[in-house]
Formats: sequence, C-alpha cells, structure tokens
Amino acid sequence: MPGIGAVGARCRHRPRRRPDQAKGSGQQADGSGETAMDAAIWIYQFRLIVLGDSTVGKSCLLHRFTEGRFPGPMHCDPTVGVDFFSRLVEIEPGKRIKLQLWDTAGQERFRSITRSYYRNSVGGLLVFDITNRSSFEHIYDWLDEAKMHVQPFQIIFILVGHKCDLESDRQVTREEAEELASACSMKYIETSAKEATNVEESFTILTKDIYELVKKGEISIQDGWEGVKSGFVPNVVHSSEEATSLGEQCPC
Ligand SMILES: Nc1nc2c(ncn2[C@@H]2O[C@H](COP(=O)(O)OP(=O)(O)OP(=O)(O)O)[C@@H](O)[C@H]2O)c(=O)[nH]1
Ligand SMILES: [Mg+2]
Repeated sequence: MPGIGAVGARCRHRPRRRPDQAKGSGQQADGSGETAMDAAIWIYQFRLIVLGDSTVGKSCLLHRFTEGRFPGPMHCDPTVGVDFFSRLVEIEPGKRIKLQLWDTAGQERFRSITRSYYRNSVGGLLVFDITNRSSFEHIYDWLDEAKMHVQPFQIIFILVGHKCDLESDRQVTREEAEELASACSMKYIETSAKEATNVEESFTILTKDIYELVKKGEISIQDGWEGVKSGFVPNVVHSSEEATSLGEQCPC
C-alpha cells in the first residue's frame, strides 16, 4: 500500500538551503552541507515574530534562546530591518516544532520593513523592558499595529517583561503588566537573557499554545500563508509517486 511502510525512512529530497544561513540553526552535521537542524524531523513549522521598542533586548533574547549565550552590551548592535533565527522545540516527547524566528528592529525608521513580516507570523513575543516605562506604554501601539497588519489571519502573542535581572531599576510592576496582558488575552512572563531566566519558557509556552489551537483546528495551514506549515511525519515511507506529488509540502 503506497504511503505506509517501513520505519525510519528519510525523505529523499534535498534540503532547502536556508536555516543553515540563520543564526542558531545548528552546526554542520556531516560535512555534506546539511546541518543538524536540516536533518531533524518536526511535525509543524511555526513562524514567530519578536516585537517591541528598540533596546528592550529582543535580539539578546533570541541569541540566548537559539545559541544559549548572552552577547553582552558591547556585542549586540541595534537590529537593521529584520534578522532571522531558527530552533527546534520539543513540545511533547518525540514531537518537535520548528520555529522560524523573526527579530525585528525596534527603531521607527525600519517600521515599513518590519510591518511586512507580521502577516506571515502565527505568533509573537511582545517585549518591553521592565526598567523602561515607555517601552511598556508602547505595548498597546505594537499590538494595534500587529493586529492591523495580520488581517485576515490571527496572531497569538505572549507579553514579555524583559531584563528581570535588573530588579532594583524596575519601573513596571508585575501586577500592572499582568493586568495589561489579561486585558489583551495574553499570557505574561518575565525574562532575562543575561541570567537565562524564563527564556526557554517564554518560547515554549507560546509554541504550545499555538500547537493546541492547531490541534483543535482553530488555526490551520493555508495556501499563501507562511504562519504554520506541516512538517515531515517520522516513520513513514512515501512511494516515489507520492513523494513527487508532495512537491512543495516536503519540509526538508
Ligand atoms: N541587564 C540586561 N541587559 C540586557 C538583557 N537583554 C539585553 N540587554 C541589553 O540591552 C541592550 C539592548 O539589547 P538588544 O537585544 O540589542 O535590544 P533590541 O530590542 O534588539 O534593540 P533593537 O534591535 O534596536 O530593536 C544591550 O545593551 C543588551 O546587552 C537582559 O536580560 N538583562
Ligand atoms: Mg535587535
């Protein structure tokens, strides 16, 4: 019977070049040009966007999440336009989601570029700096702008109060941030890229929430939309005809 068969087969298609050009996408696996990330198997790919004022720490958060390191004050320049990161997340034993992560510039002068990335994102982190009151006050603006530009699709956000290692400089209380999050039907989490606090959790919580909506059919894969893509189902061999007909859906 075509389509069902032996265990552990690999797709015969060549991997699309791209995640290996992204930060955090993994090392060369075997010298063949295929990275560890390319070779991995995932059930879905979610595209997430990271938004917030300049200097709130978006890029450092992504470096910590994808590379496990904090670049430090002298090694993280303001983002120019948009930067791309990638990582796999295991949401249940043996079930991985591939995250494509778009790091946007907070500076106003890049807004026309960053806006074009909202529409193809299924989820996002809305980041403010707990030591910078105005970055918190701008969260509504970021949210409004994102909602306007994702139409007709929906986007799921988590609110992130960043730099929680700087407790003594705090200008936004946890309570008021939780209140804002609740008013906008978002979860709230406080993170520090410097001390690696809740970085993993912030991305995992968002990924799991999106996954649940996908499972329930409230978010679905759609032609012409990059927010969610299906991945490679492990332990299934496709016949050559079926593999060919899969065409664009092949995730490798
Ligand atoms: N104390 C502390 N500083 C942080 C943390 N994360 C980032 N920073 C610092 O905040 C500054 C700005 O960080 P970036 O990650 O470049 O900020 P950004 O939001 O990407 O800024 P744009 O690219 O301009 O939008 C840098 O000096 C970082 O070292 C953190 O968790 N704790
Ligand atoms: Mg940045």
